[in-house]
Amino acid sequence: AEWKYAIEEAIDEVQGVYATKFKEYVEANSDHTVSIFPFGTLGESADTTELAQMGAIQFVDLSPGFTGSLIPELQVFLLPYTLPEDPEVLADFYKTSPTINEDLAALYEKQSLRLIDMFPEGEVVMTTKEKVEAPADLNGVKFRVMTTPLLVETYNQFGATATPLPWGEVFGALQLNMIQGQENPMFFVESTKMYEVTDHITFTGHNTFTTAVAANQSFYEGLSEEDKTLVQEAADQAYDYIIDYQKGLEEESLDKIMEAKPSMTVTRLTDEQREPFREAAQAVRESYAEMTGESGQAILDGFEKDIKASEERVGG
Ligand code: 6CS
Repeated sequence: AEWKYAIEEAIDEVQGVYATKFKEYVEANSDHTVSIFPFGTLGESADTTELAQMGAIQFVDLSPGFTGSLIPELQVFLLPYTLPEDPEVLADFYKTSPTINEDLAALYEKQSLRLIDMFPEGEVVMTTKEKVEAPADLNGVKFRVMTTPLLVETYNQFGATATPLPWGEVFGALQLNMIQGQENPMFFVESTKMYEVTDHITFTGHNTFTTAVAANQSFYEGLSEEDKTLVQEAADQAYDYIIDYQKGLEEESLDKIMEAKPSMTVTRLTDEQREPFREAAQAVRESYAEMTGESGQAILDGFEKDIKASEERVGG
């Protein structure tokens, strides 16, 4: 059969590289074909998510920064200063966490989605029109965030005026000065030319971009055991590949940005400079608790327990 798979990025960006590996494995090991629909071909993330829920497409890449509006507990990934920074710990965490692969998977199922994989896409950096070293520098800055409520709360607590927008509107809004900042991993800042419409990069260390791959639930349930195994193996291969692919990608992307625009400034906040952002993060945790109640607390507790387990596994 032909399996349709929509992603939120271009084919040569991280989600596209993962999807391409998945496709190659499926096609080499079965009679199925996988058609990848890059960003822009089937609408924004909210649209492709709906298409996957309805079964009009079989696979979708959907990031918690958007899906948190549908499944509030997913916003745990957006809590500032909560995910580990070490890429090796992250790689182990997404793969092994029972909170992700069982508890959050069950919440996706309620939305007719079968969680296949979650994976990191790199540390998120701010790119802005004015230099940012402290929350005060964000005052009066309309800062674009993905459309989930916790991100709005985060940037409001950071001192900015959070402006939720779907991805397709971001470049134009920066160009027209309707917004003055946005956050994304470095590879994406480079590939989407965010540096052409902003002048400063700030590493705040507050988060890693998380994405998820899911299948339509009844499509997945209707697969033969053999095909379920095929999907799992294809995902496992793609996961290992995408973790490896991202080694050095941030540095390479930053080099390309500096080559294209030598006047771009890069600020790496010191521990001391991070402190006020960490304090703001406390208030964001309170909002998360209000938005998600007991169920969200259980997810957060499990999340932190699984992170510790990964830290011990990788460190020891
Ligand atoms: O900021 C966004 O909306 C986009 N960022 C990434 C890294 N991937 C897709 C998403 O739409």
